[in-house]
This record gives sequence, structure tokens and C-alpha cells, in this order.
Amino acid sequence: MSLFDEVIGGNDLKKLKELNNPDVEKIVKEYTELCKPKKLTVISDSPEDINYVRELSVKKGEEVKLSKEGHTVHFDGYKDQARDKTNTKILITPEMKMSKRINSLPRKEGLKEVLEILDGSMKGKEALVRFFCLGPLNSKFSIAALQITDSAYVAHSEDILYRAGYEQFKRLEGSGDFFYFIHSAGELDERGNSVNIDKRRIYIDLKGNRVFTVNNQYAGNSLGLKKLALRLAIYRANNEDWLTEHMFIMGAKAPHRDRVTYFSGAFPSACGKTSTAMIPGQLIVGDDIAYLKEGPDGYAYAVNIEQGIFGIIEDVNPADDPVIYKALTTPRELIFSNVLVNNGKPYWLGMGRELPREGYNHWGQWKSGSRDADGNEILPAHKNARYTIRISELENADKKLHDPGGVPLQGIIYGGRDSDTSVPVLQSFDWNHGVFIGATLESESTAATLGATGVRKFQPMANLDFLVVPLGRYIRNHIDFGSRLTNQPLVFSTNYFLKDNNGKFLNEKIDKKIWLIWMEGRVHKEYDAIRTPVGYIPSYSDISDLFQKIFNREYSIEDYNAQFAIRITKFLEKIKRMEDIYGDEEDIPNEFIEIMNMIKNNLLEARDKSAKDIILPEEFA
Ligand code: SPV
Ligand code: MN
Repeated sequence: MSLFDEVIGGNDLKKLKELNNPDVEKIVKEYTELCKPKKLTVISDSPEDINYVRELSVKKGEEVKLSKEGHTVHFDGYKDQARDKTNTKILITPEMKMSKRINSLPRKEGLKEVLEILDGSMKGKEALVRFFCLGPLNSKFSIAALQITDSAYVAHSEDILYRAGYEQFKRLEGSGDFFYFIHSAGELDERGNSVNIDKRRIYIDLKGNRVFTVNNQYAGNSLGLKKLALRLAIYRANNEDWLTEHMFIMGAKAPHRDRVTYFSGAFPSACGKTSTAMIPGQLIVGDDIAYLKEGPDGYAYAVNIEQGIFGIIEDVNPADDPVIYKALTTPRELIFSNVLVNNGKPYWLGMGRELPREGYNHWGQWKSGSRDADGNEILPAHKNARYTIRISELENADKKLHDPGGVPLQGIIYGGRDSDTSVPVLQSFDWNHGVFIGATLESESTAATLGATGVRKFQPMANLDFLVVPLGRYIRNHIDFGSRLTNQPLVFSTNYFLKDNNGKFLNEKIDKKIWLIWMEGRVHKEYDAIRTPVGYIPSYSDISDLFQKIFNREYSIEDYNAQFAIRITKFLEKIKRMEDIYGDEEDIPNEFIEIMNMIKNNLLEARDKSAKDIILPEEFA
């Protein structure tokens, strides 16, 4: 009798067989034999099965119940609090080209290594087999996804974040056209955390439509359907004629207007992406990953491949993020991760109230002043602490969340974290210039990935971490995708992080609502704009009107000038950085280079003409 036959129960085998899918059976058998769990449980879409996972996670201690109904907390290991870029690699075959900036490894070598690590990794544990659907069910966007994991927390999180897909697998009618993900947290310590962090590996096998991930628990590393499937889907989209993007999707609603205007937006981690998608009074479709396809009417249609949010909790407070704050503080199914827990209550940084001076956190039993083995002081909660929640639980969920056709995009926003260069909001001259803006996005680093914070990083389309095709190819696809659309979305950039010379932010957090409403109005041709060397910016009168109408706030011309002046030298420095980066890449489309030269010339001309380094908007009006 094989190990597989020993560890699978009759009912579980039946569920597997009912899918009538030889590839699914083969894969489940193969990785059971390799990982050697003591039990294999197959989860269908039934409420009983889904509840089984939820309870298992609590029973195993991967999640602990908090005092509010439905709330649980999960802790990742102390050194497993963010995506591990170093150990995330794309497995490539000799004919596959990859940019230097993409972390890759020869496929043979990578498979050998990771399969060795996975060998026996589930010993003594229960493995869960789950079926999901990326994108709405039964749609031209749907991609079926199979997950095998020994972490009930992973399986439970996926249940909140993704659409159940056991029935979707039946629709495959036996085809092997699906993604699959093998995850093991590996050997665990007494807190239930992965011990062998030095052997943490996240290997993406493009050829095999699969990902192997081991010795980790943090969702960005462990959940197959999140950033791991994102990479497989980018590969697929770039070999076809659509886009897979690190983008939110939202419905913008201007006050007193009876219309919904859909936007998608790419922001690197921790640059205000979720909070843009959650601006009060707006509708959310998704906050992280979107597939875009051309519709019959020439619009780009977008779907959220997820149905939940794995959001950063730091700074979620009643003033800045009222919708999320309310959702996080009322009973519902919700997982907190890496927060501070005291007396059954979760606490996080920036929640708008004082935190207890002791409690339990990602480090262990914590007291104010506690230090880790390296002598570093431990914050009460991790800066990348998060919450996992279904979008349908939010009062601002858009009714088209599960629409199989997606939503038509009328605007695309690229937002970086930039303290000294770009203006708060700007519209591109056209689609290709929009691609340029996206492809030259930068972000000052934060705690969402491991490594130093505060360093300016190149973040094309907020997607560099996940790119599995050469940059030139990816940009080509964007240009071509837009050229096929007869109803192109307008493209904008935003920057919420501009600072004055004393390092103080020039904007309030909530100002993003004004920029959004301006962008919405631009789509409907309701505002004029000022043409600057780098794109179109709003006029003072439109913006100050909006501040007045929406916030009842005075917006002074001094504020406008400080925020919307064009910093010529800073922009030229940015162009120089981009010339260096792109000069080093192969097959960059000509259209892109032409735009770069055009913007550079615009900037130089403006400086010659005005003899100034920082030019006020009125000089361009
Ligand atoms: C991000 O960092 O972009 C996230 C969270 O959305 S993670 O799951 O870590 O990717
Ligand atoms: Mn993300």
C-alpha cells in the first residue's frame, strides 16, 4: 500500500475522484508521497469542509480566538514577517530570457533543491488539499488553482481571500489547465513557527504552472494564490494578449453624481494602495491583484482575482481609514496577524489610541522595552502586521465584485512613495506616456519586505518583485494592450508622500480623496488641466473648490504651489536614474525611449525658458 493510500480517508478519496481529473489525482499523490503527511484531507466547497479548516487552525494553535466573535490572531515567526525576495526565485530553462533584476535560477537545479527540502517536510502533520478559482467563477478570466499545504492558517486565509473552486475544477472536465501550489511550513518550534528559516525557499516553476514554497508562514510567501499565482499569471498574460497587474480596482463616486467610474491602481507595497481603494464614499472591488482583458466595446475590463483583503493594519484608525477600522472592530470572520494581543484584544501601531505596555506578539510574551537576541528593541506590533477579511464584509463593497465580465476601466493610477519629486496628482499625455509613468515608478522602501527602509527603489508598475518576463517585454505588452483599446483609460500618477524641507508631509492623508475626485472628473471632461513638462496637473481653482465642497477646508494658493510646483532638477535626476536602469535592459520598446526623451526635453526647455529650478504652475497656465 502506498503512503497516499494510507493517509487518505475514504470520503476524501471520493471527493478527489469526483473531480474526474487525472492531473489533480496525480499531483496530489505525487506530493503526498514526497512530503509524507500523516493525514490528507480534501476540502470541497461545502460549508462543513470550509468550517473544518477554520476550526483546525484554532485546534492546532495556528490561530487563537480573540474576544470578538469570529476574530482570531495568527503569528508568523519572528524572522518571517514579510516577503523574502532573496529566496524567491524564478526557475528558468536555457531558452527563457530574464532581466538581470529578476531573481532566477536554472530550473533543474532549483527543482532538485526545493524538492529535496520538501521531502518529508509534512511528517507528523495533516495536509489539506484545497481548490480555488482566481477571478470570478465561470468567466473568461477564471484560472483554477490547487493548493496543498500543511498549514491550516494558510488554507483558512485562502478561504477568506479567494473564491472556492472545487466546482470550478469540475468545469475543467478533466483538463490539466490549472495552477498548483505546494506549501509546507516545515519543521515547527513550540510556538508553531517554521524553524528552518535558512532553508526558506519560494521557487516559481513557470514551465510547470506551479510553485513550491517551504519553511515559511507569512502569507506573501506561503499563500499560493497571492503573490505566487501572480507570477504564474504574469507569465501567462504576457504570452497571450492581456495583463496581470499588482493593482487595486475601485469604483469612484463623485459627490452628487449618479455614476460609478472604475479605476485600477498600481502602488508598491505600503504606498497607500489599500487606503486608496478604501477612500470613504467610494466602492471597492479589489485591493491587490487584477487581470485586465479587452472587452468587446474596446474598454479594458478588470477583475479582482481575490475576494478579500490582506491589508497592512498599521495606521488604520478611525480618522484615516474609517471603513476598515469599523470592519476590524466589529464581529465577523477576520484574522489579525502579528499584532499585539492583550486580554483577548488586538492592538496595532497607529490605531489612534495608546497601546498596552505588555502582551503577546510576534516575538512572544512582550513587555515595553523587550529586546531580541540581537539587542534590537521590539515594537509592540510588527510594522507589517496585517488583517485578512472578505470584501463582502465591508460596507463599501462594490456590487460587481463577482461579475464574471469584470468592470470597465476608465482610469489607471500609478502611485509611488516619493518625498521630493512628483506632484500629488498628474495625468499622462496619453496611454504610452502612462506606461512610461508606470514603468518609472519608484518607492522609498518600507517594512513590507525584508531589508533596509527609506531607500529609493525602482518599482515599475509596482510589479518588479513579481516580474517573470524581461522588463522590455512587459512594457511592450502594456503598450500593445493599450493600442488595441478603442476606449483607453486615462492614466494618472499620484504621490501622497511629498515632504517639505523639514521632512513634514505636505498633504493630509485624506487629501487623496480630492485627487481621486479630480481624476474622476477628468474622465468625464469636467475639469481643465495645466500642461506641464511632465503631464497635466489640476488648476488651483478646481482643487480649492473641491477641498471646500468635500472637506469644507480652505486650500491656500501657498499649499497648491508647494505641492504642484514642477521640481525640474528632481525630475531630471529621476530621468537620469531611469536612463541608467533602462540602458541596462534589453529590447526596451522605442515608444518608451521616445517618451523618455520627450519628457527630458520638455524639462530642459522649461528650465531654459524660466531660468528656475522649481517652476510654479502659473508659469505653465
Ligand atoms: C504586498 O506586499 O504587496 C502585499 C502583501 O500585498 S504580500 O502578501 O506580502 O504580498
Ligand atoms: Mn500587494
